[in-house]
Amino acid sequence: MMEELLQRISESLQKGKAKDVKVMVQEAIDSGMSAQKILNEGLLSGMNVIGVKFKASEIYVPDVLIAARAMKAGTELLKPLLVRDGVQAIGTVVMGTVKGDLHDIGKNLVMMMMEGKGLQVIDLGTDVPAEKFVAAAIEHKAQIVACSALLTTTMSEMKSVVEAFKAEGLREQVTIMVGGAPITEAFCKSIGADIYRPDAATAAEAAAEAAIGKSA
Ligand code: B1M
Repeated sequence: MMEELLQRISESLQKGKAKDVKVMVQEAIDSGMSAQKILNEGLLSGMNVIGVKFKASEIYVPDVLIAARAMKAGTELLKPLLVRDGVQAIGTVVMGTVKGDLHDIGKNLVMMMMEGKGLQVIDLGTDVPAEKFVAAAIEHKAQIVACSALLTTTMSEMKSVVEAFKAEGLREQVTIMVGGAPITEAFCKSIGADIYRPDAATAAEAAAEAAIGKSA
């Protein structure tokens, strides 16, 4: 029964039916299902199918965009459940998707999970140039700079972020985290960034640990 509801959430997301997704996600929440399960087995499982079909050219950018809108409608309902209320910030993160890259679903999930770990997260949005990461880190006295990239053509921008902090003499003050589908541990090391994590949950854990480490 519950598995069927998750399946229907996944299918409606794939069809881009934002309203239906919203109603069913609320239904799943009301039934007592965990937000994590609804996210992973409903919304993200639907988005994975979209990714496979997009790659195979079975669907096109507009289809992906309406699926992304449906995904957003669902995650908005889950956000308060994934984020603990009233936790005093244990540190500050500035996060953005790097220059040239407009993908923000993964970034938004990572941010949500980080907030859930008690971090204050400043959202720089998408298509963020290296200098903007530096300016925001200074303005918000961030301990952590988190960069997301989904394209093999934009991942090199992460190196520009590392270099921009070096150029300002601020490299030692911040922990630079990188992630996104094409990113690997080896890539992280090769550009001189500090931490790579493959998903939102482990990224949030690592950020919380790093923030505590930096403020100690
Ligand atoms: Co794009 N796209 N897209 N797309 N898109 C991909 C990434 C692609 C793999 C599709 C494919 O071919 N299979 C492919 C990239 C190929 C490559 O470079 N190797 C691709 C392409 C080619 C493009 C365009 C170039 C297409 C075109 O126009 N011809 C174009 C580029 C636009 C641009 O950015 N300049 C484009 C456009 C778009 C849309 C706008 C239509 C839309 C984005 C909507 C939006 O984000 N608001 C879109 C989408 C939705 C996708 C797919 C289908 C789904 C991405 C997604 O949201 N996944 C994607 C295929 C796929 O990944 N299966 C694809 C769900 C999300 C939760 O996962 O973002 O990986 P992800 O985040 C994960 C982890 O990676 C990690 O945690 C998250 C949750 O666990 N993570 C971090 C992310 N950031 C992290 C940071 C961290 C740690 C972990 O620390 C700081």
